[in-house]
Amino acid sequence: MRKTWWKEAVVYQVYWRSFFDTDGDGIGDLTGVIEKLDYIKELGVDVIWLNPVYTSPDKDNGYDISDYYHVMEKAGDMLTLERLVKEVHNRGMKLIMDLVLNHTSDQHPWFIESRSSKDNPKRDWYIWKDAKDGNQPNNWRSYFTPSSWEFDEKTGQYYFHSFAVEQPDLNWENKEVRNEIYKMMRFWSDKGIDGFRLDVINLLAKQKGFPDAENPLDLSYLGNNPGIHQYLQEMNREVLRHYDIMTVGEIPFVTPEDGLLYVDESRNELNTLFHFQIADDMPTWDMVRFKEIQEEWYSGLLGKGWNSQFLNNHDHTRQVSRYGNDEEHRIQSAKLLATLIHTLPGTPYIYQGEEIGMTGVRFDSIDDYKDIAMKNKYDEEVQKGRDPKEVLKSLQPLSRDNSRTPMQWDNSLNAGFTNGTPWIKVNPNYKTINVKEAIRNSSSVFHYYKKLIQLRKQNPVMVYGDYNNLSGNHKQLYMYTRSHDEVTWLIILNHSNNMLEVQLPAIVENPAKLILANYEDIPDLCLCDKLVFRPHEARVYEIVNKHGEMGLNV
Ligand code: ISL
Repeated sequence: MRKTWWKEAVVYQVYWRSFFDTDGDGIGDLTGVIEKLDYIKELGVDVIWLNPVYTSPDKDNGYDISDYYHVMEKAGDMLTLERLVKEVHNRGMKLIMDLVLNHTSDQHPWFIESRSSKDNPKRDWYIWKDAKDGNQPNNWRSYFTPSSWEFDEKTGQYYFHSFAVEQPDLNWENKEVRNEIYKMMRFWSDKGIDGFRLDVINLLAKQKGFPDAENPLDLSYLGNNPGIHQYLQEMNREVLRHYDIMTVGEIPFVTPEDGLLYVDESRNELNTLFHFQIADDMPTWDMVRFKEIQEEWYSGLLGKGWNSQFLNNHDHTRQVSRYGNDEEHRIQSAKLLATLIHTLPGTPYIYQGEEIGMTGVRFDSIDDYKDIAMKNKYDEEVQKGRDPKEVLKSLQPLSRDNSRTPMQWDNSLNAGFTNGTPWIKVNPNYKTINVKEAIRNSSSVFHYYKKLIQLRKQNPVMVYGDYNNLSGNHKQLYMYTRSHDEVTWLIILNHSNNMLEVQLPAIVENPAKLILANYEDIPDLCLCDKLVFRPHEARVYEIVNKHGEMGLNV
């Protein structure tokens, strides 16, 4: 496979509004990101993914853009953004911007024009339909509301929105829309940014004729529709291929087979993708399913396209709470999950705070939650007559706000995030879980991440190595090898709260050198064929061949 910087990179996601506030308004800002760049650099990452910073009424935390060419006041201004790009580059890192092309805000001038009259030249820039038999045009839901159609009194038609009512979908069939978008993407690329994370990019093309869905609750009708690949190939020709940039598409509802169509290097669309098979199939940890997903994506993309590895982001509950153990074994568990993500094939992503083992949160009142997805769902369920307390309880575990609480810098007021009132409450555990403490303690999750990231830089096997699962369908043990150019690494993970006896595979007939472990007292060489692993124990070995040299072909 072609070697590229974005395959070798580790990406760190900055959800700026919850990162660091420098002006006391309780909301993180771009100056705050600049001030903390040395911290990010210290971790060793290569690329920063910045969540949307464009002008926006902020109904969906910046994913409702009303001006693609300016920076949201809460975040700062264009000069500060330019300074950020420069400071990132000065430190030898790169910056990718989050870009939302499927929809805009209903406050975008394009939409304001579009809704002003049926014969406005921009009418066709969005998707407008007449009522069907006095009802909405079809039975589709949106991600955030019971219907994907909103009736507009003034012109007597419905417009289409895959997300909130305030996020109307653009009509990608319209060539003028596409040209405007490409122009805007060139504007950003010319500024010297290093790539795009493209929000729900597989939703751009809509199903012809908008037929009723058999099961409106399964939103997959929103994505992967005919025409999508023509749009992306056009985008590639018009913009992407002219810059040395990284593109990662957010692509829900795909199996490896259709996922490959977006990232197959011979098709010239995108570099890599976030698929959601793990997030969608696994509300909680399921080792057997996880291995299946890894296997299928590994063999599905092999030699053709590149995967991304992540277990959480700003939409998904923090991984140590959702998939690990955020109580007694929090530290070991956070380290084990990190080992997993950084040693599986694909580019690894770290979501801010993950590197200190930050956890999810439970607020007692719906008023403390800020996320539009959760709040809309809460209202919808309560209106059906369900008990509000129970609805709250059912929504808490996967609420997007679990990962949106402020970054925990130290144990001072508001975790050192702001001098003002934080826009969302700080997780009360900041007194013990915070950056200052993590840096001070050499066995912290933070220092473990540093080691993992450094290892990736020194060992191509972590990036380009072949993958081979050696633990079948075992429910607690995940053991696999990565092999590249005569070097073989063996990764052994006990993802459970119990002790586990591990039978080593036949390939370990020689001593193996310990590369990394999340417990401290592990001998360098392992000559035995059986090991006992403690709860959430993770080890990485390099296998030594018969001649006593490192590396062995499996
Ligand atoms: O559940 C998911 C996938 O099945 C989601 O993560 C999904 O991809 C998501 O809801 C789409 O998210 C993105 O677009 C939204 C925005 O609210 C999210 O924050 C963003 O990540 C609308 O722009």
